Amino acid sequence: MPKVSKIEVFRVSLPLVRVFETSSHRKAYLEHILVRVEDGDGAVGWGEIASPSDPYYCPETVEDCLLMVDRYLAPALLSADWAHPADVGAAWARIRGHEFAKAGVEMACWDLWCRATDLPLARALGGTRPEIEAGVSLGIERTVDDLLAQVDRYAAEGYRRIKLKIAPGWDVEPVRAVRTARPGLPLHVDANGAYTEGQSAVFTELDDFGLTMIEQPYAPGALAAHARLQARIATPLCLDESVEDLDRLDTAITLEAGRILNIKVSRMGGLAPARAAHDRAVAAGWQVWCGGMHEFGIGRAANVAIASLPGFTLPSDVSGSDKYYERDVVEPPIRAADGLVPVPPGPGLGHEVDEDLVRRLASAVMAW
Ligand code: OSB
Ligand code: MG
Repeated sequence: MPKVSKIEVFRVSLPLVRVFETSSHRKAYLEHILVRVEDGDGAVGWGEIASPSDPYYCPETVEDCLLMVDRYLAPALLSADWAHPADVGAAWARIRGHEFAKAGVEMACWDLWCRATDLPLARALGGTRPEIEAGVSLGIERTVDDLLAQVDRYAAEGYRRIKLKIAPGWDVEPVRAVRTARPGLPLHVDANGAYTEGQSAVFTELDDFGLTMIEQPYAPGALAAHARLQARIATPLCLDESVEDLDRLDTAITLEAGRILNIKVSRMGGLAPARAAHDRAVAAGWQVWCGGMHEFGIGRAANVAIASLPGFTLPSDVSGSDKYYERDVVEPPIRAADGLVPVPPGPGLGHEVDEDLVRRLASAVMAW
């Protein structure tokens, strides 16, 4: 008997409380796809496809994700037999890529199974932490003073580390200003692949600022260039965009293309592959932490759950949802207090989805 008997997706936009700019994009609102699955007994689970909307972070757009669900993932899930959500991914093992779409559908199955089993998602995944350490990711600002004001604000809220987006023309100067203002602050930078190896002198300069890591300096496929850079600077490199599956992680480990992995449930194609990446990276002696895609409450709750696994030893990008959204789609909203986000004790994602709000906000609904 197939486990899931009904699937609905909702295309939902939420305005950001502040424009977010990186080396690759500038956003005033975000559009994600919320996934609702139901089994024959009427149990419900929710997932989130945190599509980056445009093909600048990864190739998937919102439209690609909707097409994938419609043509491939929904039909595969509706005919799949599975006893445990770790096995759901087998239903689309032959489909290459499209990790974001797969992740949102897989997440809904974890939530469904956990609620039916009365188990918190964190526990089902093997999480051990009662709370997770949270950091924030700060976008590119118009001026260094604007950036310093953002740093002050989030440091005062108690966040455990601050990550600064950098891009050519916005790197050494803002980092020096933040470092000078806050000598002891745990700080790292994220280039989202904006540099070429010919620009590597920037990283020699950044190597002197005591950064915890430099995240994704080069393009996703440039693993050899990352390895050459790692061999000549002391600051650990962290990979994000480069690692979309375990094979690429294996290559990165073998090449010593970094020492730290940013694990995103979306980028890895689901909670089960994210957990597998955690296991493999930790076994290789890499440190890992949980990244984000500005998730709404559903995806954010899943991030909290995976970040409770023992190998997530560095603060996450999983800040309170109030950093991005005035009104989120779950109750209670996800909040950090003194830089800690509690792992909820309730079943599944541990937060209730405001289904009326989701239906009201949806610009498109599809059902299978
Ligand atoms: O590279 O980690 C990234 C947001 C969108 C796309 C890529 C990235 C990010 C972030 C923000 O850094 C993470 C978050 O706060 O959710
Ligand atoms: Mg990143």
